[in-house]
Amino acid sequence: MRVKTIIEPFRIKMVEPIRMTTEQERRGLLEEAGYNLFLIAAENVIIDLLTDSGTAAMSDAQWAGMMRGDESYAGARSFYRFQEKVREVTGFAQVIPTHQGRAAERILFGLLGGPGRVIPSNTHFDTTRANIEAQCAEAADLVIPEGLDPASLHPFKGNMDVERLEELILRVGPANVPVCMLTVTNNSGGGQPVSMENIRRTREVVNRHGIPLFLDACRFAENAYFIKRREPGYSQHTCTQIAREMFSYADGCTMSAKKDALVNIGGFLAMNDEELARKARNVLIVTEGFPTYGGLAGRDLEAIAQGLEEVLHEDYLAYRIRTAEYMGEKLEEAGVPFVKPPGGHAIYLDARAFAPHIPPQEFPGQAIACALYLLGGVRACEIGSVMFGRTDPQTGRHVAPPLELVRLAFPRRVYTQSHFDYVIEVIRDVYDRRESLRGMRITYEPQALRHFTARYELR
Ligand code: P70
Repeated sequence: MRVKTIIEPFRIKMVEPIRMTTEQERRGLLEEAGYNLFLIAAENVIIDLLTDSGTAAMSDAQWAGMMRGDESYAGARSFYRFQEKVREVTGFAQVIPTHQGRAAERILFGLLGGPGRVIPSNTHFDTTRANIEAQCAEAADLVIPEGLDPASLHPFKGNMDVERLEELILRVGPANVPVCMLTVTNNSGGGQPVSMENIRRTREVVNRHGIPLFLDACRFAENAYFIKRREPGYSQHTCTQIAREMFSYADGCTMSAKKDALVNIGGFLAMNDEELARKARNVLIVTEGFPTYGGLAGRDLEAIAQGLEEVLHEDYLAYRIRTAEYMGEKLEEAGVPFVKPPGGHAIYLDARAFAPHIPPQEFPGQAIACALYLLGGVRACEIGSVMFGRTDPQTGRHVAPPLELVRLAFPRRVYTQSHFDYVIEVIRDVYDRRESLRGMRITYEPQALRHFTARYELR
């Protein structure tokens, strides 16, 4: 092809108006929300990059599927279509629908967790960690060192450090490691991919100790596309083949369909182990619903089945990954520090380098996220000391996570290139004024997952 511009591979036939707000209005809204962007009404946001979860625009075929949804309580036609598609994509025989990813996590870790158990991953995301800790087990993050260096250009910064994984297994004993997880792509570490070779090597390590491997698969298609583009030997494979190979090294997966299944709600737990699946279904019946709907409507199952088909289209993935790459190029030109290379679903600003005058215990990422909202009505999400920091019970001192990030996550098929140009301008504007940013203090926080409901004041 001669034309090089990568376009949005869709036309728009239904639109949702964006309400414009003024800086003055937003200043008041921020104060009212206690500087917590989760507490701002979406109507008061111009460009919403809080999350790529459940925010996708569905296709005509997905909406048509919604109309065809079979709402029978048991054995709905839509369940069989969903099950067939999940089996086709993942190869796992046992398919258990859940209302979203964390429900699948809660069921899995409820069966496998418990005191003394350790569950390793490249990096657990917040709900995964919270669900493991809720079962009194320990969540261990073992990403390669490059994964913690925002400037490193390693092509697969989501890779598991397999040597440390083996050390951990030997130290705590294989009997205390009920499952090993791999998050593809690695969300907390910048949406960075995991290579096929690393999945294979992780598999070899856990195999030696009889430990099953589960993928946290919510961004599996984006990971597959990175493998195609970056890993030797895969450029001629289709993303469908690559995804299938990724899953072939695992024993199961948890999935938030709200990401790479292109739907607004849904998830699943899938595996090969029949006995574990039987136990999972029994928990499902108590907490989510009958095994052929698991907390979802038949129409949701139809939309997931169709979304799993569409997400692997290469034109879609090329456009999707190009979005982050494009933003990366523009931010690089402006000298704005961010996690490189850009990940699949988001740009992550490096808050430590962006606002070095604000120490971690004063939440530099939160300060930047608030400024993006104030100056441009752009909503982003802190992934740093607010989300993953903690207070040492002995010393009372703040223990900061390895990275202080601000994530601008891209809803799938929702915003156009000019929306992203607007966001780039807002980020540059905040960066120009970075020295005037002030740290923050938490005035209220709940016990777990504090970022969702905490309140702050400016220092
Ligand atoms: C996100 C959302 C959800 C998620 C995930 C991985 C790797 C499991 C889940 C849980 C959560 C979020 C964060 C900030 C703002 C809003 C929402 N990630 N594993 O945006 O899935 O949400 O379906 O229960 O990333 O990254 P679910």
